[in-house]
Amino acid sequence: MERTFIALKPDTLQRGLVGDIINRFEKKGFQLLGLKLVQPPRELVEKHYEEHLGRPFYEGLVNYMTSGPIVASVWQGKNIISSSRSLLGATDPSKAAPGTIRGDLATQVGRNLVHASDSPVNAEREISLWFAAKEIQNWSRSLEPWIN
Ligand code: RTP
Ligand code: MG
Repeated sequence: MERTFIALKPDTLQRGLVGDIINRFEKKGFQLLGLKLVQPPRELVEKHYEEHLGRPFYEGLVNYMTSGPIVASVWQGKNIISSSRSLLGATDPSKAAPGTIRGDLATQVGRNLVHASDSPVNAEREISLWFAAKEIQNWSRSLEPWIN
């Protein structure tokens, strides 16, 4: 079973879309293992996006990602790394398919609502960058009849 790191960027909280986006991951069948609201220090965002250092959009990206609180989360599921990137849609929302998060809810590449890890190596790197081990719950679905 794969794990991935999902971040709801500052525009998600600003626009009141936190519940909507978390709902899409839960309804897909993915399992939430960790969740917190973080005002990330600049150094954390710089480490997170270090692969983009030197690109023309890098400075704007770091400013955007530090402009307000982010919902940081860890999820688990079958093939979740590529599957969650499909749920997000293309990086540029104007090219993202309808039905995807970015396709349905965003218009600009610089305000594209959500991040998802793009490989198993980056998923583990990002999880350990944003979360302490004790903040991640390895729970199992129970057979308890919660509603009678
Ligand atoms: P993310 O890392 O946030 O999940 O996005 P991604 O994999 O789909 O795209 P990536 O290439 O990793 O880019 C990271 C974020 O940088 C911003 N960006 N702006 N041309 C531009 O102005 C541009 N290109 C990328 C986006 O916020 C993108 O999500
Ligand atoms: Mg990326």
